[in-house]
Amino acid sequence: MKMPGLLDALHGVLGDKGLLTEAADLAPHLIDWRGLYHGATPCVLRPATVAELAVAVRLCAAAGVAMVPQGGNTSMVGGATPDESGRQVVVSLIRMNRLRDLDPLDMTMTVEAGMVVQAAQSHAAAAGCLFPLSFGGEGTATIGGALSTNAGGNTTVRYGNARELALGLEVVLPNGAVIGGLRALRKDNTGYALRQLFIGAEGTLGFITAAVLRLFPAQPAQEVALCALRDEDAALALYRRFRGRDEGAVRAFEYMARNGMELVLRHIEGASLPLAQPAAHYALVNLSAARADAGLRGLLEAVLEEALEAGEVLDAAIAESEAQRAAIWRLREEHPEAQRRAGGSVKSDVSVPVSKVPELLRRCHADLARLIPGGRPIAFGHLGDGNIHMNLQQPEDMALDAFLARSEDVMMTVNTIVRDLNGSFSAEHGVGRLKTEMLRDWRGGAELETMRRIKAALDPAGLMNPGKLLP
Ligand code: 2HG
Ligand code: ZN
Repeated sequence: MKMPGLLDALHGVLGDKGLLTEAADLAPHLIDWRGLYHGATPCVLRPATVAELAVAVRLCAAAGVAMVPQGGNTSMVGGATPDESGRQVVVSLIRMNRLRDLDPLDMTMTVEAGMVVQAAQSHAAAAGCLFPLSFGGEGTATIGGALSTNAGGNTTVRYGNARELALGLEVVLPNGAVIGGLRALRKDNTGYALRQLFIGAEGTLGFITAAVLRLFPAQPAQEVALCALRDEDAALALYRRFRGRDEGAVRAFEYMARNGMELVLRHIEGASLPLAQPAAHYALVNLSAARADAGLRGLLEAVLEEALEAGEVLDAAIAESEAQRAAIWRLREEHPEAQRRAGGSVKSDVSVPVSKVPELLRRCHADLARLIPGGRPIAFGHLGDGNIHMNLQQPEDMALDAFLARSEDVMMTVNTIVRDLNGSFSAEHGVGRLKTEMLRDWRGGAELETMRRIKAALDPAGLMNPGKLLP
């Protein structure tokens, strides 16, 4: 089938609301959040049901047309935008956003892929439960995208990645067949755990259309503190102190450094530092518990006191209200937006064993300063997971093009250190289009070969999100 015939057939299945072809409607689907890629497409499909999607997929497959799944389009690695050929069709899952089921007794909820992560959190909260997945893009990113990329975020240290939160999946395969795996079971040893194949596959093996997600007890007790730290080692030492006291109480443990905090204070309206003086290193500690009388404040104060005495913590601000907790979290969460407003940046979302984070930070700072004099290393992220966003901000006196032309060198500089520390070149943002060559380099041999065989088995014609993930 030629494209005009395919478009007619798709219109017949999806109707006016389900098929966009006007340039103005297509535009937001063609650029990634970071503005790295500007793709082209003849249309955006917006199915409202699994049945509609399955028929549309069959039509595209029969026509040999490639499909790019898209949720909130917040990928950090260009994973959800089509290429420049104008031959890939975008399939937005955004209209498939229903809550199908929520069971506070089983502590599960079944949601469709297009539901925004924040909406999933709200549904859980309304039922007196917690859906713990939480990250900066949660107001836009969807459950389908979060699962497809195995999103991490701020609470991984306590609840695990998206992968750990999904008990069952419904998937439309590249040939239009549907896997109806929406089982809400904690135990289910019945062969290959197929759902795990699609989680983290970045849409290269099929469409995740719905998921059974795990819920947890709501956490009415919350404590948040911002700590000024002596150095990188003190950040790790403080984390260990909390873990040693009560590992289960730590909801998040985030690291930030001076440069990033400065950008937030300069570019984000209303941001202010709740400490007497700026520091070179900061930690955000968030403790939480299901019981209001869990004694979190005592725990927090006792650990901070010890760390102050040991000279690791120089100063700390403990939030006294929900507003203050939110204000401290904002200092951390606005890092990406502040970086965006401050000009160009090269991002490296890396992980190392937690014990190696101080070494990672020190070596990256030294090598990046040598590589691009005047470039500002912006290091922040999920220290409790060993996951640091080791970014570099454009020097104020360097043109954007000239800076971005050095992107490869910058990422290579960071990756060389990460590799030496037995880490990963992508901790939570995935591979997308940006890092396919890194995948070849780091996961070559039997590992990549196995991935290719899985891809060939499920998507022999290579129609699912081509150019992403696999080199
Ligand atoms: C975060 O932790 C996100 O805020 C984005 O993973 C990180 O912009 C980044 O580098
Ligand atoms: Zn992150």
